[in-house]
Amino acid sequence: MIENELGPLLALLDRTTRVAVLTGSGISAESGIPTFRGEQGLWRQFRAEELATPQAFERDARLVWEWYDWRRGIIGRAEPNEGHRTISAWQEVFPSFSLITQNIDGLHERAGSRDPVELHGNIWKLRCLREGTVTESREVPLRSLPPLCPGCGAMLRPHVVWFGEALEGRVLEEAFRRSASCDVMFVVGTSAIVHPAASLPLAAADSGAKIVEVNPDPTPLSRTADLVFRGKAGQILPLIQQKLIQKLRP
Ligand code: BV8
Repeated sequence: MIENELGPLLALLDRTTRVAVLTGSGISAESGIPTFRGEQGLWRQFRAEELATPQAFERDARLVWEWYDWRRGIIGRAEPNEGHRTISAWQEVFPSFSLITQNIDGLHERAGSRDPVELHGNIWKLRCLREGTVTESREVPLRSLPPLCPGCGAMLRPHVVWFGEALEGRVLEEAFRRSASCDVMFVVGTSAIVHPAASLPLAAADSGAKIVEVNPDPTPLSRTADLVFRGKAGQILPLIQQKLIQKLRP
């Protein structure tokens, strides 16, 4: 039972002031948003590895937009879960706290996280192919596919990072800065295979941080993590928070 394994983590957190959290699609699974590589994963049903690329967009912008519009519909109906809410609460628990996410669903901010680093962009943001301007639209479904820039009429693309595209320099820089300046990094709900995000826990460990993995399944990170909690984020994170509060107010 996970409860019995929390001792070493609580002892570690007792002497920790700087905590970072890196999340992947698994943290949103309990909100009903399909992960990428699980049985019901997005990549399985919609040939997504061919859809989340500049080539796919070049080939068939409307098809790619139909996929994103479908995902916006699912995400628009989803609510943050206990995992998102616990991470938001940790902003007030630890003197120094930072959040980095690979997710584009915006659920961390809806749960109250103030300044997540969104490594791969945000599905609610659209970018003009001609002007590069970024606007936000929560319209579900989008009135026209592909959507056009209200300013210049050019096509808009999702403001997300596709495979084969570089992450925004300053975003990646900030993610590495946060990873290198924490004492504990929780790595929650990621298969830890997408780079450069997957190298952030390694950067944290290289700077002396302890790595705590929260995931029902093993990942390439599991064997080097200092602590591993095999279970769902929506169950494990609130349990940790409950124990932390009990320690503060015995
Ligand atoms: C780049 C936005 C270079 C779009 C995404 C070989 C080696 C190393 C790298 C590469 C390589 N071949 C190719 C590459 C590069 C490639 C890459 O890493 N490929 C991987 C597949 C090998 N990376 C890139 O292309 C990146 N760019 O490298 O650019 C460059 C440099 C200069 C100039 C030009 C180019 C860009 C990567 C970003 C791609 N965009 N998303 C969209 O969403 O539509 S990535 C996508 O995958 C999501 O962002 C997602 O977050 C991310 C990672 O997946 P996970 O989040 O981990 O999700 P997954 O389903 O895999 O896992 C879920 C986990 O949750 C599982 O472990 C499961 O057990 C767990 N779970 C399930 N339920 C729960 C749970 N955990 C907790 N609680 C639960 N309830």
